[in-house]
Amino acid sequence: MMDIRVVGDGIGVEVSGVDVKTMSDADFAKLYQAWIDCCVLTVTDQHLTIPEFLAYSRRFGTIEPHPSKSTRHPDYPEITLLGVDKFKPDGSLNQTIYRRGGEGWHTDGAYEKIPFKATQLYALAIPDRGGNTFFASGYAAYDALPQRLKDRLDGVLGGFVYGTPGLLNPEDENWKPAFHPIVRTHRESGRKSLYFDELKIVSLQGFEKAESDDLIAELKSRMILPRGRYEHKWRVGDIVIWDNRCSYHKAAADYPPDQDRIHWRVSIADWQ
Ligand SMILES: O=C(O)CCC(=O)C(=O)O
Ligand SMILES: [Fe+2]
Repeated sequence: MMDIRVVGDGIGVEVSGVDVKTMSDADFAKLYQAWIDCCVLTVTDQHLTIPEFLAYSRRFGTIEPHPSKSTRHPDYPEITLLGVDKFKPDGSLNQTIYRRGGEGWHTDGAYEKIPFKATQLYALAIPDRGGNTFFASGYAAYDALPQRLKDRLDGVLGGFVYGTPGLLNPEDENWKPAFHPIVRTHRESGRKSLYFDELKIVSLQGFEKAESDDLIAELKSRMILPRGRYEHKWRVGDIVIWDNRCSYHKAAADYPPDQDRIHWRVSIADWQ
């Protein structure tokens, strides 16, 4: 029997007792709604091949290959491999792979014209300590903004660029900023969130540079609150999907480097 349990504080829900390979449309509809309500959804204890993971992921939307070509699965470009090839040929730790997603609070694909709707990870190998993923709610961040900021940001577009040096092939590195509303109304929940990314934001349109920089600094200090948080401790077989339209996340990047932490990852497009 499918069990749906809220695990975080205004963000985070866990589903157990299902096999995503054979899940009925009725159960999927319940799971999808729980995800929309809670932004981050874990399904525990799954046993999947790559085609099975892709088939389940497609129930959330079209899969978009990630722009980091060097970390795509060689046979399945829709799959990004996390934690694979962590050591360089000289034996030193490749920090770009090890720390991926750990440099700051972000939302995936803000540099795209249409940012990813969701990111989904399936855990294949998990270290015996560390390696958690932190999540925070963009709804909570928006709700807590002072009214003067809500008024100032209403209708303002932010410019976002690709944030992680070293993951793109050199020929793919010239990203022009993509512009998105900072106050974002979620198409499915109807709720407003603060759409923000401390790594990728470069400007706020319609302000002088100094004012834009000040506002960005203020938003950085306001995006993460003590509440509206969830910390995921991974188990092998977990599938976690997060909604990039209303949440931020960050990898802890603190596990023993000699242990494996490996995930398959997909990005779900927001084309309708
Ligand atoms: O590995 C993690 O915990 C999250 C990495 C991340 O930020 C991502 O896959 O988008
Ligand atoms: Fe990320």
